[in-house]
Amino acid sequence: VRTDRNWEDDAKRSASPMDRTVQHGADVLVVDDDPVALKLLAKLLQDEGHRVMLARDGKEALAITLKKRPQVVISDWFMPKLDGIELTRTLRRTSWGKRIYLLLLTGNDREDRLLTAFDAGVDDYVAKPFKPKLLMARLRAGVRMVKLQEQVELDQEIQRKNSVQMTRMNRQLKEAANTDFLTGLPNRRHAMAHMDRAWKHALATGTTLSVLMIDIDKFKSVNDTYGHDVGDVVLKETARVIKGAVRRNDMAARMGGEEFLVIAPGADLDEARMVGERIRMRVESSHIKFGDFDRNVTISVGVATMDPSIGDIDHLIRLADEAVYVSKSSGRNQVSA
Ligand code: GH3
Ligand code: MG
Ligand code: MG
Ligand code: MG
Repeated sequence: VRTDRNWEDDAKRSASPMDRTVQHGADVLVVDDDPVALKLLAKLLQDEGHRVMLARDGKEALAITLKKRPQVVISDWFMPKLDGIELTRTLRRTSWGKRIYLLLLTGNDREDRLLTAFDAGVDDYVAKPFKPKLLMARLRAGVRMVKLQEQVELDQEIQRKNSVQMTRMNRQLKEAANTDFLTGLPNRRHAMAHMDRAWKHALATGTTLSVLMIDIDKFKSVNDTYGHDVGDVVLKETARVIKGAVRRNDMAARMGGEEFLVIAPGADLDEARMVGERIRMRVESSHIKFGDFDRNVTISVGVATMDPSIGDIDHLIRLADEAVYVSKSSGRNQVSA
């Protein structure tokens, strides 16, 4: 597609595409072995506002077309090396040449000759010696077609780019909506959607599923003593440690505040307890240093595992919450089920 800086401005200024086409001119290649004819045509075209390229035979015309990509070719029929018909046939086999508006000048308007020309792929012809006004009028009709086609392609290209951009934006929005801003972990919303899938999968396959609720101990005092910014750093660091301590198939999410949830598909109660114990130890042994804060934190963990007496996801999570409470009330920094 030819890119024209002024295209859009012109489009706004002019009332219709037809006006734009007429005002605008085109890139036109003229091919004729007669230098006098060539000169005359060049002058006519320039006066109409077209940008003109010249070639003296079909071979030269072919080379110029593939390099400079004119929108219109006006070609003589009889020329040395490659005549107008052969030029047309050759051009129509190239990708750019297929698009060109091809106008043939011919001294011979016998019907069978003209049919040959149209079969070869010309769009229109003008008899030689041509009448300048008629030639220019037919050229305008050709240029109009070319520009309408270009406008369609331009619109398609814009639409394609817009839809690519929309897809990218949708993906980014979805990801942002599923991610906790502070820690980068999946957020509650994402965790619950994941939980739903994991729950159904466990039911369908007859496998089990465990959840681990995690709550940082005495976190309020971190905020109160060191400030909210330090609290945030402790949250981020703890999130990182938790994520690093779970298995590949487990999901660690931030449920809000200083609470995290680990979803462990396939884990029975013993395995889930082990995962909880591993996370608890890793957090306890992670020394966090930021500003005045220079120590570890601990977590209380509650584990719950799917069984036939547990009716739904909320029930399972409630049991894990209650187990956290047990850990808290029996001294914190421990795992309960
Ligand atoms: P417990 O051991 O019983 O869990 O005590 P706790 O202090 O951790 O419990 P509590 O629920 O009273 O305190 C949680 C605190 O977490 C309160 C709130 O200010 C803080 N908090 C929640 N979200 C954020 C956050 O995004 N950033 C920071 N810095 N603090 C947060
Ligand atoms: Mg000739
Ligand atoms: Mg809490
Ligand atoms: Mg807490």
